[in-house]
Amino acid sequence: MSSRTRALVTIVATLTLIVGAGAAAADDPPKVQEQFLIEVPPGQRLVVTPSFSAGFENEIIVTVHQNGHVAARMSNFGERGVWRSPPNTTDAVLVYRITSRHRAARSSWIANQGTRRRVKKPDGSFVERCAFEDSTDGDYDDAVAELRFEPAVPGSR
Ligand SMILES: [Ca+2]
Repeated sequence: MSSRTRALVTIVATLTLIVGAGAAAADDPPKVQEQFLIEVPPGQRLVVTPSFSAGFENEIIVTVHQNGHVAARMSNFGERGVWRSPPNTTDAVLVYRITSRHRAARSSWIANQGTRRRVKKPDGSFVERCAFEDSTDGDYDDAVAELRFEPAVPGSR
């Protein structure tokens, strides 16, 4: 092998390595889990905007992680309004747990699997979503909790 051929082989091998690494990262499936812990820093509040695209009854449930208190339930069969947490007026991070579940024909509830994603919107801004799947098609739009944080105005609720 000439030195020129050897150099070429090295370049091709390096390029393959780079392309291979990129493809592996892109093909990594999103991490799927049943619950998401959302940290609300002092001076902030959490705003959850639900959306649904489902035939099954779907719920999004927001729980205070520290004590298990259910703070909000949103459903495609019921309450679908935007939920704002109380302002975090403490010095500590408050943690909310977001889960989702579905049921057909008022039978047993089944936990949804979801992913937490950062999504680019048409206006170029980014938004974070907990996106849940109630079946097997993997579109993760059956129940979606869009997350935002707002500065807490002192004394407001
Ligand atoms: Ca689906």
